[in-house]
Amino acid sequence: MKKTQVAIIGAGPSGLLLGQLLHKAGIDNIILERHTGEYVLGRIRAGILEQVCIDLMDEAGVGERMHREGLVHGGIDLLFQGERHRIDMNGLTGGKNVMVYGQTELTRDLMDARKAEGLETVYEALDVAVHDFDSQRPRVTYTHNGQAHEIQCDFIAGCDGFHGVCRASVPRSAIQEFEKVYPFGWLGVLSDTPPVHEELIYVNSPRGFALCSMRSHTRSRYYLQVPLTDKVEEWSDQAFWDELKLRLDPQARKNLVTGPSIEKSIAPLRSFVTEPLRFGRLFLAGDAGHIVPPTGAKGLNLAATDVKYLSGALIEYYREKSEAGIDAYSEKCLRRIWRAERFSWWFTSLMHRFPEQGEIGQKLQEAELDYLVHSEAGSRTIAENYVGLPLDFGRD
Ligand code: FAS
Ligand code: PHB
Repeated sequence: MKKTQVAIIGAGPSGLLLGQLLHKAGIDNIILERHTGEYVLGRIRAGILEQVCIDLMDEAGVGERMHREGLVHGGIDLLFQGERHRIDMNGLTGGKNVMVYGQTELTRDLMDARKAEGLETVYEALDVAVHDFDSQRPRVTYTHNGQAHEIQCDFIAGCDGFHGVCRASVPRSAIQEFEKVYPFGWLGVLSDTPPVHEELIYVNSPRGFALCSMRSHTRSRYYLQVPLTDKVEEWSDQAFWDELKLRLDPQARKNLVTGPSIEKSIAPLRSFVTEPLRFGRLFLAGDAGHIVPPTGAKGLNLAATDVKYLSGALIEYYREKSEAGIDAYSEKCLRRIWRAERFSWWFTSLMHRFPEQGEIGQKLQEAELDYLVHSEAGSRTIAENYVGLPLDFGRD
């Protein structure tokens, strides 16, 4: 029987960041991950970090490569009716920016730091199950290399993503789930080609949404809205580039450098929130508790805020024997989660083509975009939500 203070389920960004912050505070933790580290790194996900996430990486002592290689962006372009309009986020938010730094790299930095400090992460941990989290002595069981194991702990952190075991282990009577599934997906391509523009371009086109993003000056990330019925194997690289060009403005179409895809996948889009996020001594953090459509680049950043609040609460518990932080965890996270859910839903509704919207739907979206880009107040609402609302926003 192993013992630890905090058992963390999941070695994605949430679990790894939590593990690092708890370790720095002298709190013992073990991470259980069902896949291999290579598999986790192979999933191409988020690309934009808010300041909260950047600060947390620094606090965890793993921000050096992020600052060296990350790209600081002060604006985004909105493209509609064949014209691009820049949203000056830096100017509209009193100097705030976002950073382009792939989730894969952030995860790699956290994995390397955990390994260098000799902290325990059990990869390929199978049949993970959480027990007695409504008692003072929760337990976690799992199998590894065919051997059964049990961990006795004080707390369990469910950082195991949307399809994880932790949320699924909570009695249905104790949990409320809110969900909206969107009638389309994002076909994403990663390519070792220079980005089409120095900042991101979000496209509202009658043919559907597109996004031109990047990972570095030599690696680009592009997305196309596609029907949910599409299969990734139906999309050749050539078909992808041809369709992307049809959704771009003439300048971007001319500048676009195409090349072989090094990753290509289709992700579904949903809005999803679990209430509450705490069940006795089990806490949900990150995608285990909520999902946003990636339009607002909020998924990874919301996970970071959950981890900031959870690590703070657990440190307070062990240092000051106070339960105030863990009692307030769920409500504190949900206030920020719902604000990010709203922005992500609103921006997704504005930029994508919905089956039932008809021609007038496209015209109304273009009229709203025209207003937003020509109104300082309108542009500021995009800017302040995209860079991330202040943590104390709306605190009466
Ligand atoms: P994760 O899902 O990243 O990690 C959970 C971990 O738990 C995984 O490694 C999983 O293997 C493990 N796990 C699950 N069940 C387990 C079990 N029973 N036992 C042990 N381990 C278990 N966000 C953006 O901001 N921009 C994007 O473009 C974007 N694109 C995305 C594309 C896809 C396909 C997906 C699924 C998400 C995307 N996201 C995006 C959101 C994404 O970045 C998440 O917000 C981020 O991965 C959240 O990190 P975690 O909470 O750690 O969850
Ligand atoms: C990405 O680069 O993967 C990315 C950027 C912005 C988004 C979504 C994804 O809104």
